Amino acid sequence: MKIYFAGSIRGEQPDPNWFQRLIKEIQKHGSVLTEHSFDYSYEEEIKFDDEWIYTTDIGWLREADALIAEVTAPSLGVGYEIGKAEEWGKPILLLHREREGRKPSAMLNGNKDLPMVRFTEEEEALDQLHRFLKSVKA
Ligand code: 6IA
Repeated sequence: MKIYFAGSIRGEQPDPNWFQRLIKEIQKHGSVLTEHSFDYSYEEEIKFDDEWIYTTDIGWLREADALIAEVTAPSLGVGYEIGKAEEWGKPILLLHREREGRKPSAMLNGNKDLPMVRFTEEEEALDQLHRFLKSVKA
């Protein structure tokens, strides 16, 4: 199974440790097409052209069996990827960490076709993530 993991890069400050943990958990079910997009050790050495990033990512999203998007940190790129994946009928799971005084976008939270896990404990999110991936595989 091929899974597209999406999370903020140039959007609001991402949570690298959490993203790495999520990628490791998702890999128990298949390959994470975007694994290297979140390999922060690259950033200094390799400068990818934006056109290359867009074309490659859209291709990966097209071939993905599912999209898992971490939407705690708002990101235009992640929002765009969610919209495309929905248009293409991909199974989607959104993960949102509850934060004092912050709400997820109504354009995601208000769409009942987009299941969103709103978690406080990472274990809750991981439990839902494994359930989701098992259901996609079934
Ligand atoms: O607007 P944002 O930059 O926050 O959008 C983040 C989303 O766009 C992610 O879910 C990625 O799928 C995609 N994306 C944005 N920038 C990159 C990128 N830059 N590489 C791959 N996908 C990207 C180079 C990163 C570097 C560490 C190798």
